[in-house]
Amino acid sequence: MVKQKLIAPEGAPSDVERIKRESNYLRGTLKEVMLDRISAGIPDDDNRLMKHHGSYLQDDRDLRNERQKQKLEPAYQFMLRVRMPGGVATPEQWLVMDDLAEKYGNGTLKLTTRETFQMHGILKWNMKSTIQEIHSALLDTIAACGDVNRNVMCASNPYQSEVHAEVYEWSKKLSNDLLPRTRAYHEIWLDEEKVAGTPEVEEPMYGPLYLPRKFKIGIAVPPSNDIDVFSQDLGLIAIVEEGKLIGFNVAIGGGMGMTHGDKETYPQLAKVIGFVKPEQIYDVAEKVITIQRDYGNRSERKNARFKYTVDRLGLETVKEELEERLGWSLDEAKPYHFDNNGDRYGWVKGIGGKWHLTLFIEGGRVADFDDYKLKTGLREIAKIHTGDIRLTSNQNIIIANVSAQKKKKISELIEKYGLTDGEHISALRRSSIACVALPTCGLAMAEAERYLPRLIDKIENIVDENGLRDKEITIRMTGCPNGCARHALGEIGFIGKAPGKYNMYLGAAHDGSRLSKMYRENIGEAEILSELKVVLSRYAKEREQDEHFGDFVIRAGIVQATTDGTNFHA
Ligand code: SRM
Ligand code: SF4
Repeated sequence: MVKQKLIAPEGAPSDVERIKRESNYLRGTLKEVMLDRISAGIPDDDNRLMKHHGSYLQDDRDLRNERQKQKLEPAYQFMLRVRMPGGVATPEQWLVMDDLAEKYGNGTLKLTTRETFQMHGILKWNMKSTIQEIHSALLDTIAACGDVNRNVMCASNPYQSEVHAEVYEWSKKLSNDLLPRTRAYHEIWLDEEKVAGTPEVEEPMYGPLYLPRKFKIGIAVPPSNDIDVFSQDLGLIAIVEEGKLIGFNVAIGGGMGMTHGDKETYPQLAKVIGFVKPEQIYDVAEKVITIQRDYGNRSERKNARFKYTVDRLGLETVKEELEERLGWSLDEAKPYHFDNNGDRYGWVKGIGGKWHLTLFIEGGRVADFDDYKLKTGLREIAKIHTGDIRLTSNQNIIIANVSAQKKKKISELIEKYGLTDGEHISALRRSSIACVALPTCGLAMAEAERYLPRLIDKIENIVDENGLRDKEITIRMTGCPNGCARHALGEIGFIGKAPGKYNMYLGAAHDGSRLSKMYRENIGEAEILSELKVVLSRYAKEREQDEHFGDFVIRAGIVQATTDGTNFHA
């Protein structure tokens, strides 16, 4: 059989391609513009490059109109995202982030859906100090955003300790080895001198244009699919036999983003193409990335993610190309089973006598609220904790590797500050995630993080009326269709359409293996609640034993199953 000739889509390169090309490997004029004191902002071209350094310029949208009226420039501030593979932080690192949020940010930390910290509200003049202090804590923000491989996620809860520890090491290795090689970050933020006369750095894997779009890798350890492995550009499923990690099933071409009203854009699930041994995953990741580098769409950013490259070229063709680049073939995929994509709350005992406690952090926002001193409580825990703190992809945290002696002390602090391991809240709330949205996200069309908790207060009444308080139904809300809270994998999903208005989706699988389907378009709170009243009461009465809500709505004919991203809009 003659191999299909692969070609990248035609069309003039997008403006971001020009910016990268002219940037001298992600430097642009960032060093100079960050020193400029006339504006708190930076030019757009530099802001595009800034993403590759883990940050970008935002403005506080709550203040936009008022400032416009006063003829002031927008309330510019930077968001900063840490690269922290597998979401594992030491207690010392936690304390540094806590302190930086107070000193330079808006006082809060956002735990993201990709297991890391985000800070908001950093002024331009404080950016360098913030990054330097993060660096001193042995963390960085390199490639946390931008057209490169992002923070590599891995299963969070180390209850099967040995395998998790090994998988975590792989996530760290992938994250480190796939970093851009340019010294731009070190020169701009860490004052590394550029040695005169040295040849310009080369990016052996990325090349001078980097990737057409962001690229994401995550590693799941069945039966937990907490990281939503099928939403990744490259998903790896750990295969464990007799307690030992023997390798990974490889899944390619997932992603959540889409644009309202544009059917050429859609969420898609990654598909499993084979099995590789642990020591082969770096090569696989590198070659997959170079395929996307060479054949991804550099003209239309809306269609530039790897999922579209895979769908355009065909899964088999991409697999063949991968095997040709590797010089060897993938083995047949091994059987695996996921049972959910949520977190496992409360204390669990791992091997070696260590304990792990998963705490629920609503919307991933770590702050001190009037009646709930969450940030202080976590700080007090970090001060005495000697294990690690893991950020989960469901925006929660795990106080991990706690000795039997420390467990009592930590439990006392949990009690003192009223921190919750999910026990006294509804299973619906425990299974919720919401993206940042307003006021910081420039792309938000509606609220998410600030609104979902209030909406859940009301849905809980329906849940209680129907005896469903302990039923885990995943619920996810995003302020726009970009899908930062992986809305299309929530059994109940909401995508912001306009202030107070959402598209409502149902029917994703509880284990993250099926996308949802639109149920109602552009509805407000009253309609959301009346629709949920009907479907949840039917679920309470008509469900089969152990049937998940996402499966029920399909069996009951409430929505059709989405069998592939390409029929998400059908
Ligand atoms: Fe995201 C853009 C926040 C996870 C898909 N995302 C953004 C930006 C940077 C807005 C922008 O570009 O102007 C948001 C910053 C808002 C703010 O004020 O902080 C933002 N994304 C987030 C976070 C913080 C949401 C959260 O509440 O946790 C998550 C940070 C993850 C991290 O630590 O790296 C976050 N974003 C995701 C995910 C989930 C995931 O990766 O598992 C997705 C869907 C998966 C995917 O990538 O397909 C996601 N974000 C997007 C997209 C759509 C990309 C696309 O394919 O079309 C955008 C927009 C873009 O890239 O143009 C975006
Ligand atoms: Fe912003 Fe949209 Fe992402 Fe929410 S989903 S953080 S609104 S880009």
